[in-house]
Amino acid sequence: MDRRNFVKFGTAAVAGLGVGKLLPSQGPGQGQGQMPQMPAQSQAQTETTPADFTLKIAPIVVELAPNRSISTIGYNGTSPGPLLRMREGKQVAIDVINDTDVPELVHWHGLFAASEMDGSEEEGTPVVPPHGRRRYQFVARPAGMRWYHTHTMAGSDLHRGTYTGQYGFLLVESGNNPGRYDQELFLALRDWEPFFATEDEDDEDDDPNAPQLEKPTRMDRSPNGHEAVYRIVSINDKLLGGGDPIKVKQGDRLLVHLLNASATSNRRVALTGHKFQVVALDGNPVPTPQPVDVVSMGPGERVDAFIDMNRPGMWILGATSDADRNAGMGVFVEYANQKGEVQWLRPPQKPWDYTIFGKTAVHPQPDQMVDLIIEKKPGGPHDFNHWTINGKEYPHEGEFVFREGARHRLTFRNRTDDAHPLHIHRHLFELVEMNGKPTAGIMKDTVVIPSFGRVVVDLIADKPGLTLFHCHNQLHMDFGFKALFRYS
Ligand SMILES: [Cu+2]
Repeated sequence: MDRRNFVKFGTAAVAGLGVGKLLPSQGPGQGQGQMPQMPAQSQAQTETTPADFTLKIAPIVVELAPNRSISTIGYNGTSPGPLLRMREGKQVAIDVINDTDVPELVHWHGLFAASEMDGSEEEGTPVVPPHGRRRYQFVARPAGMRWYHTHTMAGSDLHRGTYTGQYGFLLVESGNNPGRYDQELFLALRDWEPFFATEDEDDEDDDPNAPQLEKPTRMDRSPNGHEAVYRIVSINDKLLGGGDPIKVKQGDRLLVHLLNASATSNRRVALTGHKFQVVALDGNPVPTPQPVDVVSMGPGERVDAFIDMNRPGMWILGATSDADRNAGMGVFVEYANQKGEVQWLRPPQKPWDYTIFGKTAVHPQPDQMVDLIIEKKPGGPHDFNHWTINGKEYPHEGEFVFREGARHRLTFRNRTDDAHPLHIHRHLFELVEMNGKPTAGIMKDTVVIPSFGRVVVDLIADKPGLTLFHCHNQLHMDFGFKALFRYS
């Protein structure tokens, strides 16, 4: 791996990271461009020692295409920020410098950080003050594709929180060989130029044949409130055709790390004419890797997949929705020595089903059952929707309690017509049931609950400390859809 390639990362249309064979076995700090290249120490570092990484939060301009730039907030001058690669089990120190006028937080999504380092104000993490700095420290685990992003509230301010460009990829390396590949690509789905609209989002990810186990017999039919929608959407920092294509040769195998870094939108992508061989969900290897035509992700989710390049031509890797692709979500994929028209073939429309990547197994009996009923209070044409868990918006009064060491079976009951990406901090959970369909072995930190759907997960509470649970749709989280789990 050439370190210089990583420096380019934030500004390249896609991160064509050269010819990789294995996940590199370098120590933390490698591949960090301008970052200090210090080996991580085995114990907590003091502020007098150099950090392994430095992130500077500051206003940036992102050139999405020639003559198409936007102003936002980013890390180290780019969005996505630098790819942070770290070795599993190592203590890592990250200095965050806040060069803006508002307090900020950085959340390490999918990592097992302590509550005061996790980047959630609700859990007690101190903010990085305006024009101040703060050191985050944690042990890099678990291995796999993680990411980092701001965790501030935005409310009705579309220039704060995850509506900005404050996010980046974070890879925790175990040294395990994921298999041979020729190119490793980090591709984040992003929306820009948000505004509020009251029409429902076009949820193409809704399965018309879903059983809708949680559909109430009587529903509040009041008109829906504001939702965030976007003028333009990109992959990393480029619109379709706005940057360099992904260049491949026949017979190449790509390893793609897909991330939905949208503040609020569920998305589906395809590489027309090719299949994604999905090997990991949210960075965690799945029991049964499977080829799929389309990958579906809610905000916060990741999918790792191999793609075998065996259909020469000029193609698009992009949103399956024509509207999203026309708004920029895509990148050209160009085989060597091919000329001609870029092709988009409509992929087969099949509902996304996590359980095809699972296995059959009997789950141990849970020690505790926790029901979470999700409901919407429609905002009407001039206001925001509000969201409740078990009848209450955040904060709750200590009703969500983990017992240390116990297996908790969480049942998410979505009594709304939206598909919500539910995220739990500092822990992983195992999928047990998706809309009544049993599965096992799929470990995740974020799961999309289909509209009127029911999802059951098991969580072993072995990471004491306050733990935030929320919808990863920024607008939903900010308007009530979050809860704090405490350890008894
Ligand atoms: Cu939501």
